[in-house]
Amino acid sequence: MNPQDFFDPLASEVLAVAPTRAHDLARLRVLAQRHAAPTVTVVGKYNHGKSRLLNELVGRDVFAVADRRQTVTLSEHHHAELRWLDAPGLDADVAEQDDGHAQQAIWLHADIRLFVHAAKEGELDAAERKLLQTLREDQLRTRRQTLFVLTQVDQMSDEEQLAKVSAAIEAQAHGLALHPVSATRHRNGVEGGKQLLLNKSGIPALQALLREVVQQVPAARQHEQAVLFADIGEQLQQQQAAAQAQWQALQQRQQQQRQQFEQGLQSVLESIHQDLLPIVELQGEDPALTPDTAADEFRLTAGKRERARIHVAYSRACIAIRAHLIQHGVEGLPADQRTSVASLDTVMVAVMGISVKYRADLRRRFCEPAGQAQLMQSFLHYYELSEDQQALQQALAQAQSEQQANTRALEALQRLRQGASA
Ligand SMILES: Nc1nc2c(ncn2[C@@H]2O[C@H](COP(=O)(O)OP(=O)(O)O)[C@@H](O)[C@H]2O)c(=O)[nH]1
Ligand SMILES: [Mg+2]
Repeated sequence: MNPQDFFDPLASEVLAVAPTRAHDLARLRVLAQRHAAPTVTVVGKYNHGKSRLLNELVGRDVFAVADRRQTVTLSEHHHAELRWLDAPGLDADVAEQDDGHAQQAIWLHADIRLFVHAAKEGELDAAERKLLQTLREDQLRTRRQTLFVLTQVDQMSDEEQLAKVSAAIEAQAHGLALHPVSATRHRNGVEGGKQLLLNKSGIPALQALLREVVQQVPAARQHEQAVLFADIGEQLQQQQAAAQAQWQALQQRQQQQRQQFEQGLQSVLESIHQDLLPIVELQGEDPALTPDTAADEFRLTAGKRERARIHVAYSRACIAIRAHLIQHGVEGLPADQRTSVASLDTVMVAVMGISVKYRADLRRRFCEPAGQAQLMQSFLHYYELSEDQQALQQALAQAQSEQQANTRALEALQRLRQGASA
């Protein structure tokens, strides 16, 4: 199987939950090509002699040299079992695209970076210092090495001037080793067969150093891979723990709220029950059941008084229940149950109906276990459908799917790691 066919689907599982790790994953993808030649690239401002340095190192004019901006994309050349990558210069005025290519060379492809600075420019400017600092920090983390090459030293008037520039740069970057070179001297030395000039060019010494550093590339790559996997893994573990805590907190809230709703409603129903007992426990004939005659129209009959009493008691019960529902955000009906009459679209109407109840209704609904259970069940049904509870359920589902995605990412990372060490 093509290694990328193995790598890419797994990497996208990781990327899905850790988008900020895109670069690390891209670098791991490069590192997954285990037998790829060690890659050497140049970094520095334009016109400092990067392309020409590479030409001298590989011994052929393969990279374009110019006084104006020449290298705009990456160009590569294979020589001496190394992959040489020439990159555009990094400058404040550089078009973003060139910069992107240079960044890719430095961060994505390079095993070894040659930081190029022309001696005649004197000290490092702010951008160079910052970049050099970043590269040195990266070297501590990934063991990818950066060699500082002071180029065009033939343009120094004498040794003293060179020493001054070197000292100034060393003062800017503590502990930095400088490798002075002159491409011109090297070329003249090669062409004229002058060994002394060749040696004085600094190129053979740099080549020898490079050979040493190249020897360390396989171990450095292994180290870098381990570091990247460990860092991504740690992030995923942290995310996993956070998602888990979030899910647990939501679930706890859901349980608590439901318990409060249920227990509260239970005690409301209980006190309604107590309130209604004197009314429903009437012995003997029920005057409320005696219908009025036409002659009773303007008279207060025992039947009317009793029905009013029942009605008031029922209203009290409804008010108590409604207060509880409002407190828990259970008021309106879910969207798919709404009618064209807004005042009817309440949970109270849906559960209780709108008709006035007789004594037997009151007893059945509020004073018998089956009726109470029925009320409890109906209100719990609408409780679950209330906006707050729906939102909570959604948040729970979201937290759960985050957890699942994270778990998949952790498994994918594990497989990538196994693939890397297989
Ligand atoms: N005198 C001298 N000129 C150099 C040296 N190296 C490069 N140059 C000149 O500096 C200019 C820029 O070189 P180039 O390699 O294209 O720089 P880059 O933009 O950093 O790749 C060209 O004119 C080169 O000939 C050197 O060692 N000595
Ligand atoms: Mg160039």
